[in-house]
Amino acid sequence: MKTQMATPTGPLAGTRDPGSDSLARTVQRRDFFKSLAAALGTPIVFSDRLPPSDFPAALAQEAARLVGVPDSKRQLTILSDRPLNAETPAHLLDDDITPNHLHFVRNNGHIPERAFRRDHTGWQLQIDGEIQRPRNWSLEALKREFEQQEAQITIECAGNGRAGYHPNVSGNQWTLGAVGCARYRGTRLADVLNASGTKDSAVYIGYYGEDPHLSRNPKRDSISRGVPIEKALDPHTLLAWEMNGQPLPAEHGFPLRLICPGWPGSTCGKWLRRIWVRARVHDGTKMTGSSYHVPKYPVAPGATVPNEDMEIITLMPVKSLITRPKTGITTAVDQPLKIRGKAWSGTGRVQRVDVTFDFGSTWQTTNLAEAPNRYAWQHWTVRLKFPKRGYYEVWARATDDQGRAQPMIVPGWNPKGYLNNAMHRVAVRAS
Ligand SMILES: Nc1nc2c(c(=O)[nH]1)N[C@H]1C(S)=C(S)[C@@H](COP(=O)(O)O)O[C@H]1N2
Ligand SMILES: [Mo]
Repeated sequence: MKTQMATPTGPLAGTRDPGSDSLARTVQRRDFFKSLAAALGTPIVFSDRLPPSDFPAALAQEAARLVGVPDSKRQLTILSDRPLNAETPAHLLDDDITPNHLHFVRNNGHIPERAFRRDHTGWQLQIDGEIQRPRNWSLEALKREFEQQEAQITIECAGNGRAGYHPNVSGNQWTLGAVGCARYRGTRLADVLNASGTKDSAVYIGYYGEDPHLSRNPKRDSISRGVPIEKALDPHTLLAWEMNGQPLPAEHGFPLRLICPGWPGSTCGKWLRRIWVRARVHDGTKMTGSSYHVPKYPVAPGATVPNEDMEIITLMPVKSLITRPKTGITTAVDQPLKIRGKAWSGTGRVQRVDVTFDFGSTWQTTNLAEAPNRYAWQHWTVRLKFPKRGYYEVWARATDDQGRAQPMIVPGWNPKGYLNNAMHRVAVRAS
């Protein structure tokens, strides 16, 4: 028997630990899925027939082992396998640069065949719409004709923390780990757009990816979002072909993706095939209705909000994670314990991070490292000494360069459960 310590209250207090199940139960489940898979035919067929929404997370994890989850992503918590959605436990986000195998994955459709084959023969990026010189670009042309850029960029899904909202909202129940910070190499979207001659009528861009819709209906897009032309022309906005020195992995958008730093992860189109420069706000799949929209004014939990009272999310809020210690550890009283983590903001810069172990009565300032470049998350450390034995909660609060700090509790409820930047909390027992 493993003794389990109480974790802080609130649904976001700890990270789920899929490894805490007893071996016996795991084996039982595996046998169960094997026989079920055998009864239905191939494991692939099996996965296709059970809607992911009917899948408890633990079972999804098990099923994922039998079907298409890439080996590289097995340390992540699988929320669904088709489409693949997986988040990273907080203690595995301790690296300054998130390695590819630890970066969360958020897919709306299927991963395109080409990405698995890692073959960009015949692939081209089409740029059209409100531009003077519509043209298709091969990967070689992009690499050859434009100045190359490299930067560490934090990408966070706007739905990260959704599991914390009450009443519950539908969608992937992300807890803490739909965020990562990798090093990307590519070229400025602005350079490519300027080479295409952007017209005065251009107000927005919309991206299209090669990822087939879940229904496999070629007429439907999995997702097609975008950003205002000003953000597209911002020098930090990239077309990236490399992630941590490797060609983009299959799950992360091979051969080319958009990176719109500080904006919802959903603006960072993967498996790009087209960028459409528009004379109006882009109206592709998941651009309209309540998708990636929040109410224009604060609403009561559970409220119904008419679409005309919703607005598109722009900048992501300030946020932080405690990556050491893992929640639930025991430490010696009077021995300084090293606490560390990461902090980031949609503004691209964090000013300070403070921690408390007495529910916010007193705060201690942490050592916050400079970012290697704007929009990279920042590492912070602090040593805490717990004055007497007992149960503590360590909370971390980041403040960005505009003076905005993280709320202590889950912020304004919204119908789709976006932008939860409540402080992360871990439990520590001092004995
Ligand atoms: N073509 C395409 N681009 C996409 C998506 C997708 O499903 N298809 N998901 C978006 C969402 S919602 C997020 S949060 C990020 C996730 O990027 P990652 O999987 O590399 O972490 O990709 C975005 N780009
Ligand atoms: Mo997302």
